[in-house]
Amino acid sequence: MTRRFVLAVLLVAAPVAAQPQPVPAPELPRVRVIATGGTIAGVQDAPGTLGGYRAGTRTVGEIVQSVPELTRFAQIETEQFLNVASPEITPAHWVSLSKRVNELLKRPDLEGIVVTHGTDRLEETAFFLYLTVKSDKPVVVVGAQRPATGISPDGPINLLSAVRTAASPKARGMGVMVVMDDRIISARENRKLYPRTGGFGTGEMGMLGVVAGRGPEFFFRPARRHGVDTEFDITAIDTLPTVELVFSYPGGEGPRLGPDTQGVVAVTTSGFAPGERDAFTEIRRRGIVLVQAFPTGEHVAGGPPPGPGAGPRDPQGGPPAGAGQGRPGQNLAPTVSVQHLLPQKARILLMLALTKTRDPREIQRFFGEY
Ligand code: DAS
Repeated sequence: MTRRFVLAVLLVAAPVAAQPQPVPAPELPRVRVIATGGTIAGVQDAPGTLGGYRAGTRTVGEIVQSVPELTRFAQIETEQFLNVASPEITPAHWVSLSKRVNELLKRPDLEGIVVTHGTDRLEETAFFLYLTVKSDKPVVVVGAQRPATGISPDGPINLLSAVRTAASPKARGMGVMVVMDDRIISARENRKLYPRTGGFGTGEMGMLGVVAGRGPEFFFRPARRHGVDTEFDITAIDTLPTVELVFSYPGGEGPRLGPDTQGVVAVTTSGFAPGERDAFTEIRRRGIVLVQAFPTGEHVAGGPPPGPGAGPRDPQGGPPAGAGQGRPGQNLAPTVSVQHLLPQKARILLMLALTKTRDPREIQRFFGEY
């Protein structure tokens, strides 16, 4: 009896063994999470419903605390850069964010940076960082399609995948990346295809890898200039040149430009409507750099061959006739053609190109190499 009683007492008294906590690696890589707002920081008046939310509400501390698993992969630092819905983000924000990232990555103890961001303008901010962050260290931009307080929010798993990627030596030299839905996508090719989970993808190319259970796995590398190889230096820049982004469309009459415009990205499958041609010719006559981009970001047909010093194929240069070529004998600057880049990203590349030159031929080189 006694032995059975003692055994019973021991069983009742012994606490349930606590689950073994993950043993932190001796020196986890340091990753800084810089927050700018967005749905990943979104809060609803009625949490746990399908109701609306306010983007850019949760702080970076609250976002990070909501994913304790992060501490298994990195020592996390946090910084609240902004807390807005991404349509509020301006080119001036791009410049100051890139300067901040460049400054931080000089720290030898910092392995990588994650930028949390609204999805609506995520691809623009990520591409600007891709062209201006002069470091091989991983920089990962991440967002969410469902608010933090929603049903099955995607922010926590996206943030975990982004931190795992930013903490990984395999991510060095891959340029700025976007991690969404466990996809690792080059910031050059990334685009928001639709506003639901799974909605971030690429055109015909640009997937670099995936974040599997074992962590980030890479299968491709970027082929265009970026990062440490970039020629664009923003240290002495606070504002970027004005570049308009305009669609060509049937019945169009061409853009009406402000006095500060230095560049125009014209979006067309090819050529311009009759009522637009004089306006685009006038743009070139005024020495405003005209870039022609395909609506879906594919190649513009007929553009000059890529590569350094590749002058235009013909004295007028640029895409085929009808593209605002002007009348024979008019000494017009060539139109610059885009190679596989979304129009909104062509605008960013042109803004940076104009900080270095207004020569369309040199700008065509930038579009052939970045
Ligand atoms: N569309 C929201 C988001 O997905 C808001 C935003 O872009 O900031 O982040």
